[in-house]
Amino acid sequence: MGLTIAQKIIKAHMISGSMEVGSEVALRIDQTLTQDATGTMAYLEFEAMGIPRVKTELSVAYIDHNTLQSGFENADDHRFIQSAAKKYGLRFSRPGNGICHQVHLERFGKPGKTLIGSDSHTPTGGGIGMLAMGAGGLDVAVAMGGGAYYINMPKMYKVNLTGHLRPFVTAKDISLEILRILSVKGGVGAIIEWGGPGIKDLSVPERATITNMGTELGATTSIFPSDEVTKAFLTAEGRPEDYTPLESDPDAEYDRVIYIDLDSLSAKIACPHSPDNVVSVSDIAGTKVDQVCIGSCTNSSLFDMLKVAALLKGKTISPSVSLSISCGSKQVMSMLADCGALSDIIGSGARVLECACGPCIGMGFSPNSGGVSLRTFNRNFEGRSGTADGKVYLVSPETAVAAALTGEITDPEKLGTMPEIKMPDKFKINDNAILLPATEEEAPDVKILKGPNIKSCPIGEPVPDEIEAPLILKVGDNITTDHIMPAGSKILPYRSNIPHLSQFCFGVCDRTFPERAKKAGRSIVVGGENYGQGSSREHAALVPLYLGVRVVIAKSFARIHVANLVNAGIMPLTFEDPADYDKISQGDDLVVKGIMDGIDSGVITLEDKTAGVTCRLKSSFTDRQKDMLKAGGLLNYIAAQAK
Ligand code: MIC
Ligand code: SF4
Repeated sequence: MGLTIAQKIIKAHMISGSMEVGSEVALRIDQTLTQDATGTMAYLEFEAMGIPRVKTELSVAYIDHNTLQSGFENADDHRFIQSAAKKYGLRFSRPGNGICHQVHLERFGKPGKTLIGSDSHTPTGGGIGMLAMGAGGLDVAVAMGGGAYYINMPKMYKVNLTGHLRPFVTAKDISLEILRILSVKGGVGAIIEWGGPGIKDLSVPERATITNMGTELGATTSIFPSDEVTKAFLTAEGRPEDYTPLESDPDAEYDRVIYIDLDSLSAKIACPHSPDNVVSVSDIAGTKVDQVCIGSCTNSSLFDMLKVAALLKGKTISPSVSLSISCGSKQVMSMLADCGALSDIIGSGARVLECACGPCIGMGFSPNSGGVSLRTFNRNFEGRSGTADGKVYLVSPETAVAAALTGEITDPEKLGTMPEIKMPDKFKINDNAILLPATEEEAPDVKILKGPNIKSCPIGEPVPDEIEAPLILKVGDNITTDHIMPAGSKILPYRSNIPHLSQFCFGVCDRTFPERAKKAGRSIVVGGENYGQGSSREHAALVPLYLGVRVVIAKSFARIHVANLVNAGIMPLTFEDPADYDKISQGDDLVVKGIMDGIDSGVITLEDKTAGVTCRLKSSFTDRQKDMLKAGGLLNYIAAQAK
């Protein structure tokens, strides 16, 4: 049987395990990336592992999430990461150089390589034919130290594109269409390969828009072939030598094949508060809009920005709309400036922000109360914009411009004729904001600089045979990591200070949670389907650990979050019969019994003393995860192995 693209890369990087779906595979990791919001913790963990220098082919530390420096904490974090990168052998991408995924695509991505990043949108690299996956900070730290990254061998899905996109319909609309078809859970346990004749017209950054948003499907990752389009992009980036062709075998087999006809696709929009709540733009045309934001790692390439500039040229935005533009990288912004397109954007009345995540992670530009915000981003989870009752819609850059000009949701085709965009053959290359590390000889003299806000990370405890604790919080389906550990400008400065961060835990669901959890000492959380979807932030595990959560029971879990829970030493268990979820209530006294045997046999008993109910829970851990839980999390496990 032939192999898919992902199977080929996995085979070439497999250290141990088997390629049978569901079984654990250990992968050699060629490249890693971190960003600042998860990076501080990752470097503290790397430091705790005591390894003097990274062992990957390339590791890059980016600063892009929090660049506001509204107090010393943020600047201290930047300084800490810069010093750690210098000492441990990483490149350091300075604040202002751009969003990790966009910069990585431009300057470092290589077809056929493996990449893990402490950010859930790392699959953006799939646009250039990498096997690129999001992971918790600790998993990235282990990979930096030369350790393997473990995944359960995913199923293979293929999306076949035929036909051609019509003017004003874009790669973003393809992403929204697949979300409409599959939902935010539809990609769980799968790698999505994109192919068919329709991909020939999609440039690498457009492909990257699609693989970026594959994260919202819950997929392990998404990937495109490496072909002439990839070669042209790498050549334009001045690195043709990084090109290798990569395609699936003609007889490769897929668990599911989905067809999308581009000729009949129309502009799409994801309505509040989920990326899969997708309708056609024309269905809700006329809705008044208060704010439009263009940028984020999904839609901030030069191509996107040139289209935006061309559509805004000579026009003025609606007086009722506030428009922000954030370019994905310094390369994009400076090329926009050189060709005059930036001036067209500014001339329209747009507010130009730094090349960073910005509004996407609630770092400023929150909408007005109850405001409608159209964003070219990838997530519209409740409260993420920083305005609790804000209504965020996800759209393409074209649909964003149409709303900015008219003040209401408007089908972009109404803008008339799409101006022709000519992409340059060569991008402008200036890597002066990417700092090189110290040499191996110099490294021992480099000091790691830590400010007073940088606290050590909590360490788990070995799981006992029985845990009796209250059900401290019961939540519903699709609880995101933004619910568990929100971000935003008030909270992000404390990503390296777990005790402080803990006051905001589950704030979106229940403000009393941190106090109650602390008081209980140890506790259990219960969730519905797809618990922990969204971000890779391991803080969504470390903070509950700090607050005493020992077990999370859910109907099902999202991939990165479940790994983060085990890494932290918290036991993720699922209901054998999902109907048992309804039999237990918040506040009940629960006993999780027979854990030691149950970890091995796969069945653990749950007794609800208050309700007088007993039910069965499923534990599905690999041998490595069982040992991790018995040791009290990954750091303890590594320390025990080193003895
Ligand atoms: C996000 O988009 O939610 C983030 C912020 O990039 C996160 C990482 C984080 O929480 O720091 C992600 O997607 O992993
Ligand atoms: Fe940054 Fe938003 Fe992309 Fe996350 S999704 S990496 S916050 S731009």
